[in-house]
Amino acid sequence: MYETMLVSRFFEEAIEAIYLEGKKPVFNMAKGPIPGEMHLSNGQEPCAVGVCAHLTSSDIVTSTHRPHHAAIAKGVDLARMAAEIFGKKTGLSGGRGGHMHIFDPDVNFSCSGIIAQGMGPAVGAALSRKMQGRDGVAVSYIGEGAANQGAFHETLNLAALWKLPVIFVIEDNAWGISVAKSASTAIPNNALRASAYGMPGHHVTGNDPIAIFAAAGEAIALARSGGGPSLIDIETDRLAGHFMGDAEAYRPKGELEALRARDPIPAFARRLQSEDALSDADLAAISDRARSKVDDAIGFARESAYPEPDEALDKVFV
Ligand SMILES: Cc1ncc(C[n+]2csc(CCOP(=O)(O)OP(=O)(O)O)c2C)c(N)n1
Repeated sequence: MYETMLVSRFFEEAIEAIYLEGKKPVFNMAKGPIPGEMHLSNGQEPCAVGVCAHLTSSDIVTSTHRPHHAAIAKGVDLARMAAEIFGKKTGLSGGRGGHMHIFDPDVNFSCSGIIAQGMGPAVGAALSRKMQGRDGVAVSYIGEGAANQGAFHETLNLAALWKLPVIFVIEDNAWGISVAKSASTAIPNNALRASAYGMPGHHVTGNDPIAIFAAAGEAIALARSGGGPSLIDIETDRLAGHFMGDAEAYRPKGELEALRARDPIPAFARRLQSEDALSDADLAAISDRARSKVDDAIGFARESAYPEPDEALDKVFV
């Protein structure tokens, strides 16, 4: 889990640097090797690894517009994901989707720029597995802002009614763009909503990968044994803006510094060391391995060709 968190962090640091190429001095989102919006997940890595460590490639994950950490934890091909973000022909969707639309059927991963969009497909996938008598669970990640969408209430109701093997995971980073959770949600944590639908709710604090792993283990074991869905609400931290270029004027003074001081990756490294699980040499070796995976993926994306203009209408169905 620690190595996967590092791969995700190094990957996003590389994407962040490349994203800024060509976009200055006046920030222009359309310029540079990675045009368009960019939502980074740094700080939220525990939510990805703590849950996905329980999954196999045949389990299903639907993620959000902030998908890199979950995609990496689910085992999405890193090089082809990087190429997709660059809009290259070798990308997972031939460069047509970009960073908010990462699809990898080999590991059953998808995501969307539409808030709460993945909830229906996750429930549908779980229903199809159940009807076909096939094993497997579906995990639907959403943000706490998405938990106020109609799709949230409809999908939780049906999943519980039909006892489907689906786990709803809320990454509560306290902000929906610039709207604080306290300004949009009447209850302190969304796990409280689980009982209204007749499913177990877990509320995990501390942005702690081990605590998330424990809660997810219980929820996934229940789903695999035919016990139906669960809701896991995780308090996590978004260590950057909503998207790159966000001035973050809405954050109270000092908040970002306080969040960065409790960055979950160094905290996890310190814990693994203090429990004698990993030595300094182990940590250095893991870091080297993670960096070289990222370098390879970014190199592949950089060197790959762009699609030809006359391919623009390929795979467009009219
Ligand atoms: C259906 C829909 N409504 C609005 C938007 C615009 N939008 C993009 S991100 C976002 C906030 C999402 O907040 P949250 O679910 O908490 O996720 P986070 O960005 O914090 O990861 C909104 C409203 C959208 N993409 N889709």
